[in-house]
Amino acid sequence: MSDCCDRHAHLRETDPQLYALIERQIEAESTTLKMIASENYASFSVLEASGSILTNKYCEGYPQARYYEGNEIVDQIEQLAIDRAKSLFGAEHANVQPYSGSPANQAVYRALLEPGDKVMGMPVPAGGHLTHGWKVNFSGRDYRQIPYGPDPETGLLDFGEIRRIARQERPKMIWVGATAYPRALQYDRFAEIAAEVDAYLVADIAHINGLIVAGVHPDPVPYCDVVSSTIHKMLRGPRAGFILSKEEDRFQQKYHSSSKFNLAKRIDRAVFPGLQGGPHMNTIAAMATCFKEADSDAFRRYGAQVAANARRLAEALLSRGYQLAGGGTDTHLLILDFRAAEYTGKDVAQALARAGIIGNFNMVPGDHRKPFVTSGVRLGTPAVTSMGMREAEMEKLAAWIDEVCSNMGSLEQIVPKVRGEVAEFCRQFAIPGIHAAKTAD
Ligand code: DSN
Repeated sequence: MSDCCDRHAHLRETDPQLYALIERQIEAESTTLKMIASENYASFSVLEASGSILTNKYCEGYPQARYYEGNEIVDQIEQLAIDRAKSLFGAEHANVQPYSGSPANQAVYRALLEPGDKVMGMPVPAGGHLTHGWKVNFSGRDYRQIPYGPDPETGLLDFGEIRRIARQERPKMIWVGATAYPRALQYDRFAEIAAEVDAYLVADIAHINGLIVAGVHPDPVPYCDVVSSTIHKMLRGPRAGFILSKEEDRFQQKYHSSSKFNLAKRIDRAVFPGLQGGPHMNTIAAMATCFKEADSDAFRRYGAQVAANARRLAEALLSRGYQLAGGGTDTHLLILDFRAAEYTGKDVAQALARAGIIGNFNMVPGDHRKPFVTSGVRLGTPAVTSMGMREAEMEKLAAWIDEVCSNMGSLEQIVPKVRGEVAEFCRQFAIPGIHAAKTAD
């Protein structure tokens, strides 16, 4: 596969050391299988907007209400990103300024809660995100996490138990979102529970936004007060976050009667000036073009293929006798469960990486090992699907994964063989943002 044009020509001249490191990363990504479920390949257009002169502009505030002059054009760029985000997800309000997912979630807390309020969320070992109330994160230190999570036996969410916890604890907010839950999230069922206890319902769709756009995962927007997300995972955007919300707060009288601002306005004020200064307009421009790319039949086919590929990979591994958390997948990821094995999730993730299959070790429901060791390996299909792989290729990937995992005692013989085959295989595909070929759909 031929590489793109004269890439990074200026860096090559001015900083050959950094240039060489970036080139090495490109080579590594061109010859390995990127199977970290949260990673992907941004297109050339996203990379161009992200690296554009818009990085130079200061524009605190929002379109038509800035604290600096000279923002007539960037106002149009931010408005484009806002309008495209709203249209893509059918949302009433969008804020595209959060620097990433964690800052976006921080703004959600600031807009909805007071310090010390109770928040239901999944702890990190159960598959949640740090910002869903985990103890070492601001969200667990400034707010009180009421944990819920998948059943340790089945790996599935148990709505009877979630309802019982919500009724007992009466949280003010419930997070629905995960970094490592392979099954579909049923927002309608969460919405019933949230309504029973007068809790805000907030979805974090960072991992699954592309599936929602493709229509192959339930849509949270009709059910949730707020939806937060990153854009650099399945949507293939720049590294950034965004927040969607309703305009009005259905609990304004109950929880925010002293505020003159509605929900949308409180979200905006929480982002700026509450938490952030100048928005990164180069990133917002890249978000705008990413939303355009995502609002296409090609992207919807891509999202459906991501899920179909994950399903096929799961079936191929199950048929070889592997255990998967939750019994399989409805999404873009699956989690190999090695609780019963003598080797750990970390052992396997490192062995796979040496063979060119890059995933990450991960806790599984009911894990008896520590978070820095784990019994699980999380694998995702967004990036390999962006390369153009389909179900047939998933069979090959399953065979290589099996070859490594079933030879953990003789890796010295197996790893070089698989590494060579993986590298040769990867070179057959065009990688968005690296190779000159059109973005695969
Ligand atoms: N770090 C991300 C992940 O890998 O899931 C979550 O933000």
